[in-house]
Amino acid sequence: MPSSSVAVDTELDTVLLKPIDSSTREIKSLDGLWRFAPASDNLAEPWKSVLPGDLECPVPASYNDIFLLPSLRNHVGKVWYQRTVHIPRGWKDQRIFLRLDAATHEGEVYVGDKKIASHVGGYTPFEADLTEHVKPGEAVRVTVGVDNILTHETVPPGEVVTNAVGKKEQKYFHDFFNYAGLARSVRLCCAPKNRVEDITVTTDVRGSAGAVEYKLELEGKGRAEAELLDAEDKVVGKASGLEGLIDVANAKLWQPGAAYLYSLRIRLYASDTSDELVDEYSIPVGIRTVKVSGKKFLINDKPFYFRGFGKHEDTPVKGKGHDDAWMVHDFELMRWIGANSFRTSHYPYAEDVMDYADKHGWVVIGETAAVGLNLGIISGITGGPKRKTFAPDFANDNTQAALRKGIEELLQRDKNHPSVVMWSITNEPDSSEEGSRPFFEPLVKRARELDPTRPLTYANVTFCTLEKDILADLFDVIGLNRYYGWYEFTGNLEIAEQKLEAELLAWEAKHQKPMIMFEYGVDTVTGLHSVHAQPWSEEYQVEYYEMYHRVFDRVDAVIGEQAWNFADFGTGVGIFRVDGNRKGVFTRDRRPKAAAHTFRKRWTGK
Ligand code: GCB
Repeated sequence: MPSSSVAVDTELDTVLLKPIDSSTREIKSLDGLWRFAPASDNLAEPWKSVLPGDLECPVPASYNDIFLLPSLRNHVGKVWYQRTVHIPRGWKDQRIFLRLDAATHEGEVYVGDKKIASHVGGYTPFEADLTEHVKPGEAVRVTVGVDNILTHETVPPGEVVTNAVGKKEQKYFHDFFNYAGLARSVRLCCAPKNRVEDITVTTDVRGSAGAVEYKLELEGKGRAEAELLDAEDKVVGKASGLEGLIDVANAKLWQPGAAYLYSLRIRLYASDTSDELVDEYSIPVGIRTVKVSGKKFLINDKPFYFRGFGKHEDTPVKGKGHDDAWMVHDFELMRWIGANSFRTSHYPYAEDVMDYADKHGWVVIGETAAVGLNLGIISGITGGPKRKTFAPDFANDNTQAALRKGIEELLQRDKNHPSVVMWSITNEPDSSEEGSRPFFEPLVKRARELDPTRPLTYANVTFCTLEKDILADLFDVIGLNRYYGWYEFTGNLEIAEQKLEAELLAWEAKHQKPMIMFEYGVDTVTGLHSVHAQPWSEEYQVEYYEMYHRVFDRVDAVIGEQAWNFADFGTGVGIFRVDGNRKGVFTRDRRPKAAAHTFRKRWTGK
C-alpha cells in the first residue's frame, strides 16, 4: 500500500543492516572449508581446542549430503565448525563482528574459549560482536555450533523420538529435507563505533513524481545527510537528519520485469559543525507502490498477475547451501519460462536472492518458516487419531513467541527490498482449529505494525475448506494450495476441473478478495510417458496444468498462479516420495519436463 508514513519504531533486538563495503566499512569473507565434527559424547567443550578428525565442510552448504556417512545425513543434534580467523591489522577502534547469514536451526559462536553469541531460527541472520574479545592483527579460533533439532517450540516445529533400535530420530511435519548447517555466508566485518545502525525506506508515487521517505537509527551521535542517486550515480535529491523525505521529479519506477534502482547514500558526520565523515552506508531504493484494491493486486496502480512458482532452496550435494551459479541459473530458467514472481516457500531465502530480485525486477512473496503447524494433515493421510495442533503440547505460547520473532526478523531483514510486495505469514496451518485464531491474530497484528506498507497473505490447505477456515478474513490476499487431480480425484481431471472451479467461485463469493493459487502440481517422473496421460507421466502433468489454467481464466478473483514446484527437491523418505518430491516443472538438476513448455507457451506465447 502506498505509505503515508515511515514504519513505526520496531524496537527490535535483531540484526539490523546487512554488512557492506563502503568508505567506512569492510568485510572479509570466511566462506570456504571449515574444520568439522559432529557432536558426540566424547567431544566435550570442542571450542577449547582444535576439532578432532579430518573432516572439512564447505561453507556455505548444508552438511547432510556432503559426506557419505549415513550418520551425518540423518544426524540429530549439534555439529561443530571451526577455523582460524585473522583480524585485519587496520581494524583499530572499530566495531568488529561476525555475521552469519544463517545457522540452521540454532547457532552458537565461540571465540577462543568464550561463547559470544547464539541465535535460534534457521533462516535469518545474526551477529557475534567480537569487539571486546579480539585485537586487530591477531589470529583467533572461531568455533560455531549448529543444532538441527526441531521441537514443538521451534519454527518450523518437529519432534525428536527414540526409535525401536534406541536411536534418536527427528520427525517433522513439512515436506522438505531437514537440511542443516551453515548454508549461507559467514563474514568478518568492521563498522565504525559511531554508525548508522538501521535504515527504513518507504516510497510513494504522486503523478510522475516519486517520494522516498527514510528513517535512521544511529549508534552514537552524529549529523546525518542523505542523498538519493540515480542509476548513473547522479544526485537527484537530498535531505538531512534522522528522518527525511526526498521528492524525485519524473521518477523512474521500479516495475516488475523492469527494475530501476536508485541508491540512498547516508553519510554520518562527527557533529553538527564538523565535516569529519564517520560512517557511510548506501542501500538500493526502488520507487514503487503496492496496494490491494477490491479483487485486484496493484503494483504502481496497475493490476499485477503473479506468474511463477513456489520454490525451495535445494540443489544436489549442497542441500540448502546458497550458490550464486545455481541462483542465477534458476532466475534465467524462470525468465525463459516467462515467470515474473515467486514465493519464498517455506522460509526466508538467502539475502543474495532478494538482492538479485531487486536488481532484475522479480516480484517476491516473502514467507516465514511457519510450515507444518498442522497435525491434521498427518492424521488425514494416515487415518490416525486427530491430535490438536494449537495446544499446550504442540504449537503453544512459546511456539507463537518463536514465530513472532521469526516474523520480526524477516520483516526487519527484508523491509527495504522493492521486490518484496507481500508477506506470507504461514503455509498450511490447521486454520479450521479454534486455537489457530488466537495463535495467528496477534501475529498478523504485529506484522501490520512493523510494516503497514505491504499486504499480508497465507497459504490455505485443502482440508481447511471455505466452511471450516477461520483465518482468511485476517489477510488481504487469500493463498490457496490445491491438488485436485492429484491427492484428490487422482487421475480424473474432469471431476477435478469441476471441483476446482466450484471451490474458487465459492471463495470469491464469500471473501471478495484477490486469490493466488500458491500451489498446484503433480509428481512427475521425467521420461515417463503415457498415451493415456496417467498420473506420474509427463503427459499427465501437462494436462493437469492446462486444466488448472482454464479454470483460473474463468475466475475473476484469481490474480496469480504459482506452480508447485519450480524444481524437484529433496524430502525425507516415505512411501509418498520417490527420491524426493517430483512435482518440479524442472528436474532437480534443472532440466525442463514437458510441462515447462506448457508454461512457456502460456506465459510468453512462444
Ligand atoms: C503442500 C505443501 C508443500 C508440499 C506439497 C506437496 O501442500 O505446502 O510443502 O511439498 O503440498 O507436494 O505435497
